Amino acid sequence: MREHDVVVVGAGLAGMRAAIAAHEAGVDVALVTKLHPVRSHSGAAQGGINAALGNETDDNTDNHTFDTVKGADYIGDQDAIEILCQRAPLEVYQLEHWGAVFSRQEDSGKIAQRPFGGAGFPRTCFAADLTGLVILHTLYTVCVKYDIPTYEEWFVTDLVTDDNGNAVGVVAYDMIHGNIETIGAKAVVMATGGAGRVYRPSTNAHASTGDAMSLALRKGVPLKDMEFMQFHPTTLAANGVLVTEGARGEGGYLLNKDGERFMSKYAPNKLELASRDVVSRAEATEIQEGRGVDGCVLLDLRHLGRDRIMERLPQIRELAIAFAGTDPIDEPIPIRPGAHYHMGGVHVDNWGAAPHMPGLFAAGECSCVSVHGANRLGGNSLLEAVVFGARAGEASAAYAKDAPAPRVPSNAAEDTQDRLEALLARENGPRQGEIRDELAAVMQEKVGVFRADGPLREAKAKVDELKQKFEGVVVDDKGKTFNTDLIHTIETGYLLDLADCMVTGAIARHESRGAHSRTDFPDRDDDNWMKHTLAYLDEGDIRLDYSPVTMTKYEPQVRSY
Ligand code: MEZ
Repeated sequence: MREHDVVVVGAGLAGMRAAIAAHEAGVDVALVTKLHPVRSHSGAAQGGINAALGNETDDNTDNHTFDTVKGADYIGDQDAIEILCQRAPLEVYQLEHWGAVFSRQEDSGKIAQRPFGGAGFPRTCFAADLTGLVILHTLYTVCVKYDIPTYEEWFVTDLVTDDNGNAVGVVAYDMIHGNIETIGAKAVVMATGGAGRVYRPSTNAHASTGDAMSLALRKGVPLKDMEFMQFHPTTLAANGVLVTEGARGEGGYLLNKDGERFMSKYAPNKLELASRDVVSRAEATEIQEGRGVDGCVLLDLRHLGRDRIMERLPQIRELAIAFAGTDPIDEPIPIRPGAHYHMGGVHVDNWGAAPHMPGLFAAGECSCVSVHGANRLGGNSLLEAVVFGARAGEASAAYAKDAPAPRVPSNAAEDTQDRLEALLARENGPRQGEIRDELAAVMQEKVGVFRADGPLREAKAKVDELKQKFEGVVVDDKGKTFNTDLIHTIETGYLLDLADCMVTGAIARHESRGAHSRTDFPDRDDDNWMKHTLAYLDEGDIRLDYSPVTMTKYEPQVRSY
């Protein structure tokens, strides 16, 4: 058995930032990742990372905090949001000092900052429209410099606990050699990203299957606020590929089929730069009421001119040409809302520690601290990943320094091996692909931008049926190495767990808040619903409980843009 003080699962921004922090705190930390680190989904984040540097204006941390609290529709924990916003400048400068090449202001040479949705000031630092990729590569170079051991293309199948219910490691499938291995650890940090692949289309990578959430849920750890799924207003119709909010930050307009800049009806002050839930609902309404163009609305960048587009949005231009057959220099891009970011995740505290399982930490999209509440602001995701990645790394290292050697059950790998062999031995049954297709279709249709009791209950019935079907799933590839059929099958099981949490939470929440918009309960209901949802797995079923929201100084207000 391999052993480390801290093992971090996932090597995107949150995972690598956690590993760096743990290494700097002086413990032996290792990364375990199902992908090569620089292929992590964090690399798909385009438009930027928020920090109140005040380079373009006299912005400050309080403004950032208020915008985030309001964007979250008042269900984010305000103490956590204060931490996020206060540490933001420090993390951005740290990334810059590690070598992240941010775009600069022409005159001063300072880091440039563009306007983003729901923000009162231009606060989003960026590297053209490749910000996630630039930061991902930067953190990877630091991990290489620190020589952090990395188990690449190891797919985690189990979270291991000892007799007292403490997290003491993971079991993983080493895809290259075809072995099932145990890695013991005094602390485990989960940072496997979101579950955007519950939907299709989605801006998320195929690997975004919410692994850590399901692994934790199956061990009795609750997931928080799972009903809140963000639909990004600008995604390509063909495949859900993201068109950055930075396009609107640079001045892009949204138009309906009549050429009307329709956001003036829905958000007269902020227009296209209202928060994402507001813009997505506006687009969905325009499309539903017959003012769309082939199921889309139009994102017009032509007035920005070739030079600006080539300097600030070069990737967007390439993606629009490749996947929409449209050059935004000459024509508007057809776009529509698409599943993008999951506000819910493993229930953790402000240090990323899971209160229900000593030794377990989580950071990034798989976690819910909660700083995003019911609706995340664009540019706060990369920020959350580095701020709370660093904090989870620091806290897990401190925990590991005091913890005894992990008491890993001797049969941990064997149990997994037996389970997988039984799965591989099955010859007849449904394939994971068809189950995934059906799941994504029902989630897209019935658990989307607008929700209501009837369709949500139909979605729940379908999820239950698919969970049943999954019991008999067959893996065609019986091979040991690089068995992606096996991996996708296990991931499909994760997606089903998470869809169940999302739908069950959504049925129960009788109000509209942020990204959870119920046509049958159109108003926010602070008297009854100013609370977090906690979802537990109880003998195969989801049981809900609730926990209070932490307020500091921001009283809930009517939210308008
Ligand atoms: O935070 C995000 O989701 C982001 C930066 C996305 C984008 O539109 O570029």
